Amino acid sequence: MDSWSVPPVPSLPGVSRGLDLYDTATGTVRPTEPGPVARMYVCGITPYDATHMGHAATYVAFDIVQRVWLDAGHDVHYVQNVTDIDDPLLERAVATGQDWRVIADRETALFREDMSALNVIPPRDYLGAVESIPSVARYVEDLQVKGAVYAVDDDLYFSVHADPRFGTVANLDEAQMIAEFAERGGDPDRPGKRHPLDCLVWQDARPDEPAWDTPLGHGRPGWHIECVAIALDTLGMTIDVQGGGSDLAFPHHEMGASEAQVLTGEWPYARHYAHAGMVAWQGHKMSKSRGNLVFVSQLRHEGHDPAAIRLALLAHHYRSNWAWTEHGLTGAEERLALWQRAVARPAGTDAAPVIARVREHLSNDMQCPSALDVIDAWAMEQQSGTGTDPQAPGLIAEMCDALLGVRLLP
Ligand code: 5CA
Ligand code: ZN
Repeated sequence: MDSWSVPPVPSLPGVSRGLDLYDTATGTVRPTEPGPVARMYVCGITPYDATHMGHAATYVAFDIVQRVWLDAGHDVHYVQNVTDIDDPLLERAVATGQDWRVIADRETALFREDMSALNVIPPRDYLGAVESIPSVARYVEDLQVKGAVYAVDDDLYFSVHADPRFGTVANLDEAQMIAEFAERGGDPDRPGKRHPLDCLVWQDARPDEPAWDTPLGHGRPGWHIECVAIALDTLGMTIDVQGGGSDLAFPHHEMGASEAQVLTGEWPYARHYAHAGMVAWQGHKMSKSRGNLVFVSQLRHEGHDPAAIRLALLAHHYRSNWAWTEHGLTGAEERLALWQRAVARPAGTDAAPVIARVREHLSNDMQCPSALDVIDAWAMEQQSGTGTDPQAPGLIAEMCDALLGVRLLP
């Protein structure tokens, strides 16, 4: 599937110490220790509606991961999926009378536009569930060979306990797991399952639903195995970061990790499981199913500068849950204007210590709000006009672009 175009990323003087990142599995902030090529998989959208601020916050957070790694001298292999066949898409198709493929193509195109406008560096591999079906079928056959799959009617389930480490990503007790599984698309109560938490890896064709012919029969993939197949095909085992919003820690990342660990006999699937907090609006987590949404495209069409939208997102630590407000966007617009005026001056105070402080905040589990404060202080000082270094404004602008993805100069 086509991704979007790669924006220029300036390189900066000085050195970064790399990235420490919170890992859900261990509950600690630990150094990421990628090799020359850092490998990251971030779960992509289910394209049945437009990109909202919650999606944008999550993808901007992982864009900062990529930017900090690039600044630390790594090549980054970033992979993302598009869940372009799943129940919510089919439900939306029935509700609107549109073909599910038309909806998926249209919303994926809009997502690319939104990501491009927000200056998000695209994934190197951008893969859809539909185009990955042959690969999913091979992995499911492999799980069958390993004795980790059984049938319920003509659907296939993965025995999550085939992985002795099942449960060590989200660290929930069984009652919590069952409750969250039921809430997030799982089917703990289906009769015939050997364990309530076992998850669907292949769904036999249902009347009036799309299905594909594979050696497993006529049907479509389960959700978790889609991401595992794409990640293993492109990145292989033991990726540096598996990312997504915190609503994916369980069941999605837990079950995906177990599928991959049983498939390969290796551990861990990912060195870090990183999760962005949930963005709320009108008192609830923004969600397509609830319909309480603020869309990136709508704000863009109203004339809001995407750099300000990005700054509004970066004003919150990526792991916190927070609520979108118009006030937050206004504040970001004022901050953007302040920064633009500051870098437009012919000279400024030395940029090197500012860059060092911003780097340090970002290296420390991406403390973006603190990084913004450092730049605010430099920009305020600019108003006094005392700085004499003619290189400083340009360097600060390049830093904002490279590390935060906020472009200040046209
Ligand atoms: N296609 C699957 C992942 S394989 C999926 O969860 N799609 S999604 O469209 O529902 O969400 C896309 C990404 O946005 C996921 O990482 C999800 O965790 C994140 N996300 C969804 N809602 C919010 C929200 N309100 N705040 C922050 N992130 C969110
Ligand atoms: Zn996923």
